[in-house]
Amino acid sequence: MLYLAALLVHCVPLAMAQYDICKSWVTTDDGPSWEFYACQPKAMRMKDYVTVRVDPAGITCGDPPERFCTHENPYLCSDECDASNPDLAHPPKLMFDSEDEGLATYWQSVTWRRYPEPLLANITLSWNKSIELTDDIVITFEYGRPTIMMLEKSLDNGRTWHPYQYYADDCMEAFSMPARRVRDLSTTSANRVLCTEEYSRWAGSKKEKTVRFEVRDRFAIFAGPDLKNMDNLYTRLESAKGLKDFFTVTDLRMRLLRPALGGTYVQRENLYKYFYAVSNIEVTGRCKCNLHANLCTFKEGSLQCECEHNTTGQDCGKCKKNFRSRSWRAGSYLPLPNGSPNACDQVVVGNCECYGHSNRCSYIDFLNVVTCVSCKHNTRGQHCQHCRLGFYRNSSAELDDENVCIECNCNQIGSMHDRCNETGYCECREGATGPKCDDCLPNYYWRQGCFPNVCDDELLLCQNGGTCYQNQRCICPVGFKGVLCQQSRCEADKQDCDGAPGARGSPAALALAVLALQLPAKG
Ligand SMILES: *[C@@H]1O[C@H](CO)[C@@H](O)[C@H](O)[C@H]1NC(C)=O
Ligand SMILES: *[C@@H]1O[C@H](CO)[C@@H](O)[C@H](O)[C@H]1NC(C)=O
Ligand SMILES: *[C@@H]1O[C@H](CO)[C@@H](O)[C@H](O)[C@H]1NC(C)=O
Ligand SMILES: *[C@@H]1O[C@H](CO)[C@@H](O)[C@H](O)[C@H]1NC(C)=O
Ligand SMILES: *[C@@H]1O[C@H](CO)[C@@H](O)[C@H](O)[C@H]1NC(C)=O
Ligand SMILES: [Ca+2]
Repeated sequence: MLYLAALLVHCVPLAMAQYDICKSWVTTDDGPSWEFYACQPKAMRMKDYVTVRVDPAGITCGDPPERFCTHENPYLCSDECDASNPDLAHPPKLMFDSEDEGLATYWQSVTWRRYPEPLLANITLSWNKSIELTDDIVITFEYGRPTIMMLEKSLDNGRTWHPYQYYADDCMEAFSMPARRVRDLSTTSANRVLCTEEYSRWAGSKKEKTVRFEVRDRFAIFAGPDLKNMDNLYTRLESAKGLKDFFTVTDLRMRLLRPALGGTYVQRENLYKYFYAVSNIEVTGRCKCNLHANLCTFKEGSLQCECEHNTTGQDCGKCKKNFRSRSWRAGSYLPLPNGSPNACDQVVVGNCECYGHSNRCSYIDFLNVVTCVSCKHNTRGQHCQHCRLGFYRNSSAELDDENVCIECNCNQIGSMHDRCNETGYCECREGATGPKCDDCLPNYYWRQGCFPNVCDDELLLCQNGGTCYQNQRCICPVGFKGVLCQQSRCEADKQDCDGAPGARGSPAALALAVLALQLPAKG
């Protein structure tokens, strides 16, 4: 009975048919035509489209075969996990299968036989598609829920990860976080990442099996306890910064950090009863199509929006070719009840194309031309078809790509100016080289710019035992001077020679040598 009630509640948002059509054929005073609306696909059971990865290698039980016990019956250890026997194996796919009534199939880890080393496992779910959660994530654990775990999410196909929720029987001890409940969050904190103790305490492994990420409770903050006021939720999703993204994921990761203990401490003499066993991971959500599609299909191994409104891409995230008369925009839930399609517009003769870098055109009277206004993304020109000065064209990007113009980044000292040619090469001052003019040609040295070598080891050798200092000057032995120490002080000045042995160590000679070291190079 309770189960049935839960099932009914579960169905409410799925049955809610708002934003479910993208266009309809209507008759107006000017005759029949299409009317367009913001639209989104139905929520689906996302576990049917997921790829799973379990880490570290060797964490799945059964290789070699292993005996395990349960907390209820710790001394009757009759169960066995054997990866080579289909009846006794517990591979990851059993977290996503459909189960016959009453018969749980589950992935199972090795036991905690290496205690006190922690028993850690990561379960990573990937969709290769952004999806928007519409209902709770429900993870079902057989034989007890972990006493410490963490849920993480990625929005960029697993490149970066962010904490989503922390779970522990003692949040302070495990994560130094106070325990909170999602039910107690308010409109301003609906997207807070918190630690909850609700799903980690021991209540008997048969009684409480699920760990939740509460999407509904968060929706209820805006839509009321029965999610009756969805309009208010949709309004908030449009206006509250970061709220939509909070419910959007491409990947999820469960980090299992400590298994169920069945009590307060670990019994070292029976470590066979500590392990993880997950029978189901329910993720309900819809493809994110930026309100430009009401269908999402599984093609070539990935979910794909069936884009309308002349948009395209996996998430309908850009305008179709020849429909780029202005920047792409996501559809909007507002105004209620049908929202705004924000469709892409066709480029027609007389309609000024701006390759999506501007949303505005203006007519210039005395030139008799229509031109794009305020080109973005470092573009310029009548159609935003050129790069601004100091930028050059990205040859691997189309004209309507946000990355179409790349900054020249010319070295300020080494280059003549901050402009570059079509391949990104800057114009260098004398002696400088390299695409950005931040290197020196051979026979030049870098010192706030490139200067010709004064000395080197080949052609401009320091003479009479002098040594070349960083190609900038010769350090001459006492008694010699000149740029290459080519000149004897005796020849230059008779007086210097008199009493030469004494002069060697004289303070005046030393000072001269030091002075030579400090002389600035000539430009
Ligand atoms: C689980 O993933 C996290 C990153 O999210 C990583 O730091 C950790 O080492 C992984 N643990 C295991 C057991 O693979
Ligand atoms: C992810 O989806 C994109 C777009 O549908 C596809 O091109 C790519 O091959 C997919 N990658 C994987 C690893 O499935
Ligand atoms: C998309 O382009 C087609 C022409 O190919 C046009 O008939 C249709 O009305 C356009 N849809 C929208 C939403 O602009
Ligand atoms: C050039 O454009 C491609 C395609 O958008 C982009 O991936 C790449 O990062 C761009 N290159 C630079 C240097 O911005
Ligand atoms: C840009 O300058 C570099 C270096 O002078 C040259 O090799 C390249 O061909 C030039 N590219 C164009 C398109 O002119
Ligand atoms: Ca199962």
